[in-house]
Parts: sequence; C-alpha cells; structure tokens
Amino acid sequence: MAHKQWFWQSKNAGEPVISEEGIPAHIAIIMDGNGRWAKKRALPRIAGHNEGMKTVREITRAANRLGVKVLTLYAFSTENWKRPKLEVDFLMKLPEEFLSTFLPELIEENVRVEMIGDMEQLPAHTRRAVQNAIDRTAENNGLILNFALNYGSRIELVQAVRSILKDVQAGTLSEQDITDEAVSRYLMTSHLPEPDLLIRTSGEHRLSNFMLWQLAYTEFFFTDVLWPDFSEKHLLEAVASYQKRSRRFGGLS
Ligand code: V0D
Repeated sequence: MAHKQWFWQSKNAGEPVISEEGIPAHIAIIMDGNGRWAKKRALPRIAGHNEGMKTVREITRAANRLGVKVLTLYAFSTENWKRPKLEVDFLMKLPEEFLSTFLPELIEENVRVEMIGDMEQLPAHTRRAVQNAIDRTAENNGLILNFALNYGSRIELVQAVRSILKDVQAGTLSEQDITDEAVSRYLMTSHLPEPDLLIRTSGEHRLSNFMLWQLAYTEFFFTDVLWPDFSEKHLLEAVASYQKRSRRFGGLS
C-alpha cells in the first residue's frame, strides 16, 4: 500500500491534483492577453487573436475531457466595438475561421455551441457562421461551449428590467413575483447553471462588464499567463485551486 501511494505521488509530481468529484459544472473565462502576447513578439495584435483561437480549441477539448458541463468564453464585449475598425473586422472573421476548421471536431465530440450577447448587431457573415454552428450542434448533449459575443452584462440587465416591466404591464407578472430567481430567468443565461469558477488570464483583476449578476457566488482564479499561452495544465491548476476552497454561498461552513 505504501509503495502504491509512493508510485502515485511520483507519477503526478508537479502536476495539479484533481478529484473527480467537485469538477466545476460551469467554467467562465475572460480570455485576455492576446494583444500583449503579440506585442512581446513584435507581431500585430491580430496575430495574438489568431493564436488565442488555437487556445480556444485546446481548452474546449480539455474542459470536455474533465467533464465540465458549460464553458463560457468572453470573446467580444459590447465595448470592443471601440477598437480600430481593422481589428474589429478581423475579429468578426474569427468565428467563421474557427468553425470552418473545428466544427466537425466539435460535432464529433458531442459539443453544443451556444452564444450569449446581441447577435443582431453582428455582421451578417459572422451571424450566419455562428447560427449554423448552433443549429448543427443543437442536438448534442455533451459540453456546452457558450461564446459571449457582443455581450455586456449591464445591457443584459437593462433588457431584463425592460422585459420584466413589460410582463408586469401585461399583467402576467406581479411585483411579488419579481424575486432573485425570477430576475435570473430574464437573463440570457436563464437555462444555464451559474459559473462555479471564473478564470481571467493576463494579470488583469477586473470583471469588465462580464456576468455581474451570475458571478455573485463564483470562485475567481486570476493568472498572469497570457491567453495564447494558457494550456490544459493551467486549466487543471485553476480547477485544483477551486477544489481546495470551501464555498459557503454567504452561510457558515
Ligand atoms: C479573439 C481569444 C473563437 C479572444 C480567442 C468575434 C479574442 C480568439 C471565436 C468564436 C475570438 C466565436 C463564436 C463561435 C466560434 C468561435 C472567437 C471572437 C474572438 C470574437 F461560434 N475565438 N474567437 N470570436 N478570439
């Protein structure tokens, strides 16, 4: 027995220890540091975005292997339209580029593609590519790969308030019905569990208008690793860190 224990420790030396119970059902990631990655190499920012796209594939596969149910990736915020037009145009081609390469693999791996954010404002070519992926994976029941694309948490809450007001005025909702759970049902994430773990790469410690309501009880993991350098090993480190914490949801342990 002692021998077995020694063998196990030696084999896993230096690797994060993950238990099969307590895998976060929903991991959300702010994929930051693509521009910085490129700058360090004297490359244009778009080269960093391209490299970051490869990380999306690797982390999706790793999350699926781990048994994560939902992976939400913050790909483009409502504020990102302020970037130079050439960069925005390039970013809007990434969903097509990503899906033309990886959609067959996502289908093969039983991944369901979803998105949150305002789809209407996206260029038609981007919308078509994303909608095609959503449609073609709609029957899959493995990992939900949820892209936050043209997403902003405040506008999501503003729209929820407007919808709630409409339903109150229509008489289908009363003031007493407006509870914590009811508000959640008016958000774009109404069908998803709340994130258990939020990861932000690249050393920034901000939420940047991401899932303000949904992250109320979420564990945060910040790393200095730039998104293009983020690998399965780093994901496992984040999950191991998450598993060491005791979550109390405001109560006592
Ligand atoms: C750039 C790092 C995949 C973050 C990752 C339009 C910034 C690479 C997608 C994608 C982006 C989105 C929807 C979809 C399939 C793939 C993506 C954007 C940026 C913004 F259905 N990577 N990726 N979308 N980057």
